[in-house]
Amino acid sequence: VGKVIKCKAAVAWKACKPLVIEEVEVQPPRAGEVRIQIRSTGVCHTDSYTLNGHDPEGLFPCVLGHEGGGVVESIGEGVTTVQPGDHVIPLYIPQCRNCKFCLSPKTNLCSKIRATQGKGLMPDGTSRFSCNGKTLYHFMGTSTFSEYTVLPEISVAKVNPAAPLDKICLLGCGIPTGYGAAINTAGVEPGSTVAVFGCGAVGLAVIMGCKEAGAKRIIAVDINPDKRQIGKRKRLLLLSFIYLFIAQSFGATEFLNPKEHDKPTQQVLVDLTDGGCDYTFECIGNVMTMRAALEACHKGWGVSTIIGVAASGKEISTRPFQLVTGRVWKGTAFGGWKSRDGVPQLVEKYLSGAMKVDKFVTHTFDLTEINKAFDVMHQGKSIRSVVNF
Ligand code: NAD
Ligand code: DAO
Ligand code: ZN
Repeated sequence: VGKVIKCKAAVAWKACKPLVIEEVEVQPPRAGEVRIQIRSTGVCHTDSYTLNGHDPEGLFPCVLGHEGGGVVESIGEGVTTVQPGDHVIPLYIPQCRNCKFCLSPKTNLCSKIRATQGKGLMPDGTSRFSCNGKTLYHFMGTSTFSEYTVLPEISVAKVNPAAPLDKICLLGCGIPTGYGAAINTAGVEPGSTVAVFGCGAVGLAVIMGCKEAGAKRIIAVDINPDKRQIGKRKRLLLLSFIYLFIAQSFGATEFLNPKEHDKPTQQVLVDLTDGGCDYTFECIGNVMTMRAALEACHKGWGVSTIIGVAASGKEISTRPFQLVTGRVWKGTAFGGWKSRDGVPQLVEKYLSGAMKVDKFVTHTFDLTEINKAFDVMHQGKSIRSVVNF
């Protein structure tokens, strides 16, 4: 407590290079800050997007990671909401409870520390990480690829210690995002017909939310993730079957592989659903599928929610008449959850057995193997990998 901790972290020294396990120095928390011992972390696309140099605002060297679970090691002056020993989930969208965003029931986009978080720094404009005398940037305000990390108190959700951190770390990003998109952002109603574009962790969590909301038809849309196999029909069908099986276990009632159809996916869906879906969700990050998802909505009332994060500079398009005739385009960040309030509730829901989390974990690694978690993600083999410290 009050001292610099030397520990292991996976450092991203530069874009497009594998992470390197290094001994780093983590400074004690300053006023309003919390130092956390990370026990487990998920690996998600945003980590890889930044590591691969696709994020023009990505800063190096840095400590990536934003889907973590840990235990409070020490607290800075003035911290009142957590204590050493508390189990916590780091939050990349904070909840200060007094900015105009926090005071509005319409959004979860707390902006209290937005500027410094985007610059890879703590709210006082400095970093808590260094390695061999070099300062390392924070990432998404969380930096969970380190045995210890420091966060502002407003970016920490205190959760029930009965919940296993190697599972509930996933409640730091992918699962709340998809589940909340269905429940909070779209507000799916009983009896709805829904299409979910992309059945990774986010899409499966959308499916889970739609099922809970009572959707009647949930059409899971995904392509063969193994690009090398395209054209080998037997293999394609087998993979479709595997996807159907996975998506079904989360609540999908039908599966659609766009590669098995000549018509545009929106047309296939409109034909399948007597005019279109009540709700669609884009969980890929591709502007073409964003358009398809909007146009697969029913005239008059269909709502399409964008969850996928498109590559930098990409723009969406459709004919404005699609909106004039009553389709609605929406978007969501972290599923609309006000983070410090929402995440502990989701942990309770998981503990009560009412929410799947364990099934999302398809691979586990230890910190020294973290680059393998990126490999299986790129190969489309994993739903989520969890790295345990
Ligand atoms: P993932 O890669 O695990 O899943 C994407 C799925 O889409 C894969 O199964 C892939 O086979 C499928 N796919 C790819 N191209 C397709 C196409 N043309 N048609 C149909 N399916 C296609 O990713 P994920 O972790 O589930 O994340 C999904 C997206 O959500 C990413 O863009 C991620 O950055 C974003 N995301 C957004 C938020 C948010 O708050 N808005 C939070 C987390 C993640
Ligand atoms: O408040 O301006 C803002 C930005 C808030 C951050 C929203 C992040 C949403 C998507 C990130 C994907 C995480 C994997
Ligand atoms: Zn706020």
